[in-house]
Amino acid sequence: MVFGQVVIGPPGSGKTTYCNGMSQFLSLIGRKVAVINLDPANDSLPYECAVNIEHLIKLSDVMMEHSLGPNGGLVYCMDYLEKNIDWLQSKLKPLLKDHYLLFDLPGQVELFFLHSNAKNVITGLIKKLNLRLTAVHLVDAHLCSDPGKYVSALLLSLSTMLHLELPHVNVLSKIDLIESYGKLDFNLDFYTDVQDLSYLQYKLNQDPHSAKYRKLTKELCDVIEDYSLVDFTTLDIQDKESVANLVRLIDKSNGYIFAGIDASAVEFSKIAVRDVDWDYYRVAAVQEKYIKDDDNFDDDET
Ligand SMILES: Nc1nc2c(ncn2[C@@H]2O[C@H](COP(=O)(O)OP(=O)(O)O)[C@@H](O)[C@H]2O)c(=O)[nH]1
Ligand SMILES: [Mg+2]
Repeated sequence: MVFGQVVIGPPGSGKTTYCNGMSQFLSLIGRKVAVINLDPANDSLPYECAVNIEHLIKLSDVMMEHSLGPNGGLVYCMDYLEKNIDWLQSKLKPLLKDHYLLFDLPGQVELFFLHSNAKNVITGLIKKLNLRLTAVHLVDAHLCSDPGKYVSALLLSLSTMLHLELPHVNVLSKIDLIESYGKLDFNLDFYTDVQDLSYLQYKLNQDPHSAKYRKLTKELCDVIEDYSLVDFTTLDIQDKESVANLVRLIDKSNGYIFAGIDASAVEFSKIAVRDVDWDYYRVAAVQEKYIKDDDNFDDDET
């Protein structure tokens, strides 16, 4: 069985940096990783990619040939990829034996809650190649510094979850920068747990610009709370503990922790309820290696 992650999120949320950092981390804990770049707008890649959409279609060619802007061009590229899914499948087949897959996707958010092309590509791969993929949705943590932007991040996360229908982990990325945007209105837990949005509504209603949208804000917050699906974990890609915590969550969500276990249903449920400790000791063992490699890691991430 092949496991992996589909890395999505708005432009600049840190997807490419994440794929680079995550592939380094997973390699250090002993997994063989392949990064697949499906974002035609990625200019220079910090990682070595096993498959690159550039070899199928180039965004610049599409924009010129069809007189499209970057957004229309990306939608075209994803449509083209969907039509040529055989190309991607044949490129992935040699990796299926022993690789963990990281897919770096475009940042145009409408591709993941509106259009069906990217979803069809992902679900097509899952079905045909028997993959176990988790959607890792990165949202820049600076959106927490503004209640209105935070509500839109919640709505984006919810609609992406509902559209993609994959195991899903929402991540507040670049958490190391959160303090540089000034003091938050609430503790960080408030933003990660998404438990009671009435405080947020109160805050928004105090702002004269948003006060006139009081009813709309309430309705939007009600939708988010009624579904009760969205929460966030945090990530600083340069902090190994932060990456390790996220890997534990993802491994639980796509079933990696059960891989290779041949046990009774009772054993499975025991594994499911306890904390994930699959390679805790291995992580501890690589700490030393990490410290040695730290310079390289930091250089690659900046
Ligand atoms: N401080 C900090 N910067 C980050 C982090 N992740 C990404 N970045 C920076 O955010 C910018 C955009 O990242 P990129 O990976 O290109 O985003 P993408 O458009 O989603 O692929 C780059 O300058 C990265 O160095 C992080 O965890 N912390
Ligand atoms: Mg990118």
